[in-house]
Amino acid sequence: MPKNPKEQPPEKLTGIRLKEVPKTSAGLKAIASALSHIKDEVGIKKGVQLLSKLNQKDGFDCPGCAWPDPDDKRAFLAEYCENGAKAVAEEATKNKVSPLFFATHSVQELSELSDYEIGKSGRITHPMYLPEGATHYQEISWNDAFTIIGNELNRLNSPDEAIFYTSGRTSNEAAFLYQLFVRQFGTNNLPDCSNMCHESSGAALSETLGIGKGSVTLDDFNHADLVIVIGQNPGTNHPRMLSALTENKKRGGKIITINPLPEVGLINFKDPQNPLKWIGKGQNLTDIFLQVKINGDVALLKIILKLMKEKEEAEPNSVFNHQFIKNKTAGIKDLLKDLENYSIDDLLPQTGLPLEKIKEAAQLIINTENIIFCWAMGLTQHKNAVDNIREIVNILLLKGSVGKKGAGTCPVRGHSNVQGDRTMGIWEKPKDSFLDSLEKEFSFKAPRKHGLDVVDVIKAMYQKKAKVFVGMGGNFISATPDTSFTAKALRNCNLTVQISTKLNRSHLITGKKALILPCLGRTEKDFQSSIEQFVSVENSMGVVHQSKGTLQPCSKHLLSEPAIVAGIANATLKKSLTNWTELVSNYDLIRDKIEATIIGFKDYNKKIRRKGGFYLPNNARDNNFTPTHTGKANFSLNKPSEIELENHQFLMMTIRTHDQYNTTIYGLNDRYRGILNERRVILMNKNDMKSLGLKKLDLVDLTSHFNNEKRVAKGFLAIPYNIPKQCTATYFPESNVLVPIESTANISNTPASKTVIITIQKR
Ligand SMILES: Nc1nc2c(c(=O)[nH]1)N[C@H]1C(S)=C(S)[C@@H](COP(=O)(O)OP(=O)(O)OC[C@H]3O[C@@H](n4cnc5c(=O)[nH]c(N)nc54)[C@H](O)[C@@H]3O)O[C@H]1N2
Ligand SMILES: Nc1nc2c(c(=O)[nH]1)N[C@H]1C(S)=C(S)[C@@H](COP(=O)(O)OP(=O)(O)OC[C@H]3O[C@@H](n4cnc5c(=O)[nH]c(N)nc54)[C@H](O)[C@@H]3O)O[C@H]1N2
Ligand SMILES: [Mo]
Repeated sequence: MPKNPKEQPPEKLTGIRLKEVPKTSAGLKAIASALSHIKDEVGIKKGVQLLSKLNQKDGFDCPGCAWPDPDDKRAFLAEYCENGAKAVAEEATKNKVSPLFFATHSVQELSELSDYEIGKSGRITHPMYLPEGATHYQEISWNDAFTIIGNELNRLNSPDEAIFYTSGRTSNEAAFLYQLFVRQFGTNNLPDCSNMCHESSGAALSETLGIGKGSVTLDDFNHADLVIVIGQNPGTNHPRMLSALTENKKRGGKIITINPLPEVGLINFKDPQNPLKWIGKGQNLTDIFLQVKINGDVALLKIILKLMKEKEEAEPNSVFNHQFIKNKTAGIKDLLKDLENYSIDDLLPQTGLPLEKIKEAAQLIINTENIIFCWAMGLTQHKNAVDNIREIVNILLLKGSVGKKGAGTCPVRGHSNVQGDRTMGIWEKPKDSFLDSLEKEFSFKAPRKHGLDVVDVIKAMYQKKAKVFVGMGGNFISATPDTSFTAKALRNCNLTVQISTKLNRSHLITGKKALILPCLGRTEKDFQSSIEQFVSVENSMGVVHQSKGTLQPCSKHLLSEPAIVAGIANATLKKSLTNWTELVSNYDLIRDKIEATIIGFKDYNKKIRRKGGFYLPNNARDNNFTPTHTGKANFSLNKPSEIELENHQFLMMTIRTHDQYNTTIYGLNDRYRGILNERRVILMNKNDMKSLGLKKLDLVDLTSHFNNEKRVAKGFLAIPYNIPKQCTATYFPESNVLVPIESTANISNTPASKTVIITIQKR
């Protein structure tokens, strides 16, 4: 292995420009930005052809977010958004990373580049191997690559010494085969990006409503009277959601936004799909904006619960849905008693809000029957993240606002098939019933011991208890917390394998030996045995549908993800009774196996050929909560944040810019926040800056504090921003060095990457 590849690029500032925060999102600027990325990466002609197939019923699923497509009509121009266009441009790029590229650049040299520069190198064209002690990757045949993996896996003392990570772009077909291979090999070590993402939502919703997924459909937005968007920035991360919110508003629906930042898209939005609206003022979406402090959400929701309770006691039957509570729920008495333990005066400082403002929001909730709560990482990445989400459920249950039209839970998923991967069994804690049906269908003994999640696999590699790492997509080193710790962990491995489309830092921070296996992307045609295949994915609302690429693959040496899994399985499993080669010769055969083992997939091959796909069963949507441990929807008792900042300390949230897809950096601009050409910035309250003696664009170093441990990230520019006192924001992944590996959410073990305690030192 090369001596000391950098886990972080050297601090290199790129020449920042600050602008006014724009008053509206999307509109003509979004179209211009989308087209400019398409032009630079793909070329205009091919690019426009591509966009015309994006999210159409006969096209491919957008590799961007998991927001659903309309069941009936799809937009005239195409069902895409600026950031969807960027995601497509990034995958369909003209730039190639060939064996010559690797011969001329050492791993050491590449690791000096920023994530942005690494990503822009392009698509990987050949399988590549980094032998022990080598400085450069070398071309390798697929067969030899599979043999190396098989040999290393079979050399382990136990299958539990191997780790099989999945990012959320992998199709249902590939994910199903992958988990089947891993379980036949003998382990449940199947961590995935969900562990860092919506794991807290899954944990909270399973316990309270009996299903780890959200309950609403896209059509529910046409019937909701109130949508509450909390801890989410849809203008950047789920832009098509704003169209649903716009429709809702047109019908007279109201919107409450709860966020430490006044995120532009939620405040004012011009629908880029509607040319008549490109010019003009745009739609003001938010009715009530609660600029909560970071991690002040439980305190805020508890105040709302207390106000609801007060009103109900003063005027019985004016707030609660008693019939729903009596028939469908358990635990109301305990909840109402527990609320007595908190006083509004004590809770208020955590929210940073005036009580009047909270009362206004509570009144709207009290007066409304059909409520949808939408949320994302602003709620899931805290120590008390599961409490955040259970507290939301408490409000919905008191109102009887789940399991009926226009109401319910909407955890807005990230990766475009992260939900489908879970449905296919990518989970370190599989249910016995799932393993039972796998065993029956495939005649093998599945491991029953639960496997390790993302944080625990990092610790296992660090302690040399795990020795082979395989990544099905994703960028493990950059996405995970505590970058230096995780780098050491990965370097301890005998072998690291990355199945990837594009070059990323995880190809450069490796085990003693490393392999890069390049695969087809969503946008590309997939032929097996001379027949064109399609795959399927599940969106954020449980709709399973087809995705079929339209481009020629960027290199003829690529394999599909299912074919790569079959290659690894054939090279590893000596006694498997599964015919892996046959299964990947026709993906219908994989879908038959999915139908035979997973509930909800009856007539899979038939239904997946219906335009628009089909809905999976969802008990909460059907007003049925029997799968919970009480057989009813459960109220829960939740705790506000226990973080107490010292005077000079700040809370830091690590967030996405408008110009990135997780660790893939499209560009250096955060247009919606008015910050251009620089990512090493920290957004601060202007009074906090004053008290630290900081001026705009002063250079600072950041130190995080956890259990007497310190972690340092150097060279950030301070920017005065509209953010509550003692709250700050930096961009992920640059600040992941500061997120302690031990700082995770209770129950879900999700890294608390939105509540990092820091101090700020002026240079
Ligand atoms: N273009 C683009 N699209 C994406 C992605 C991308 O990187 N780029 N990533 C995809 C993925 S995997 C995911 S999971 C989603 C992520 O989607 P988001 O969750 O919207 O992404 P983040 O940037 O992490 O934003 C978190 C939001 O929560 C707010 N927030 C932070 N802390 C708190 C808090 O304590 N309380 C409250 N109320 N709010 C808080 C922040 O101000 C910010 O607005 O997007 C998906 N879609
Ligand atoms: N500090 C901090 N850390 C975070 C977060 C945060 O908000 N703050 N967010 C967390 C969240 S929500 C998530 S989901 C994770 C994301 O973690 P990951 O999913 O691991 O990271 P990505 O950046 O989405 O992965 C990008 C890489 O995937 C590969 N890729 C792209 N498309 C395909 C494909 O079709 N097939 C295959 N095989 N590979 C493909 C490319 O090589 C690309 O470089 O990060 C988490 N980390
Ligand atoms: Mo995510």
